Amino acid sequence: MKRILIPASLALLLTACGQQPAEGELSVVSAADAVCRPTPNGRQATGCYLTLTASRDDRLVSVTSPVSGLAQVHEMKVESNMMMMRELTDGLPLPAGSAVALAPGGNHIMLMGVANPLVAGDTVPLTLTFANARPVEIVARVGQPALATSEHSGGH
Ligand SMILES: [Cu+2]
Repeated sequence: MKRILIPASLALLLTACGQQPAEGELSVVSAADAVCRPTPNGRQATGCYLTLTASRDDRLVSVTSPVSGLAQVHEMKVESNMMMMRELTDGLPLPAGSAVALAPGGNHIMLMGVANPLVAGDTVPLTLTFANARPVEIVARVGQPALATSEHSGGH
C-alpha cells in the first residue's frame, strides 16, 4: 500500500482554499489476519474472521467471494437464550482509526453455498465493499481462528 504524506503547511493551505482533492475524502481500510474456518463435513457454510481499520468513519457493507454463492456480514445475538446469528443489513460500522475485530462469538463474515469444501491450507479470496472506501481485495487462509486454538497454547 502506498501512502502519500502531505506536509502540514500544504494541508493547511488546501483546507484554507476549501479545495481538498476528492481522494482525501475517501477512507482507506486495512484488513489483517483474515482466516476462514474449514467447512464442517457435509456443510456448505462457514465463518471468516479478520480485523478492519478504516482511516475515516466507514462501514463494511458487503462481501463477495468466488468460492461461495453468497457471503454476508453477520452479528451474533442472544434471542430466547439462544445464540442466533443474523445479517447486518446496514453493514458493520468502522469508526475512524479503530481496529474492528470480526472474531469467533461475535461479528463475522458468513460464506454460504460453498461448492467445494474448504480445508486447512486453502485460501479464500474475499472482496470487501465499503460505504466510503474503495473495495479491498484480500486472501484469507483457511484454518482455525486464533481464539479457537487457545487450548493448544503452552504446548512447547
Ligand atoms: Cu453467520
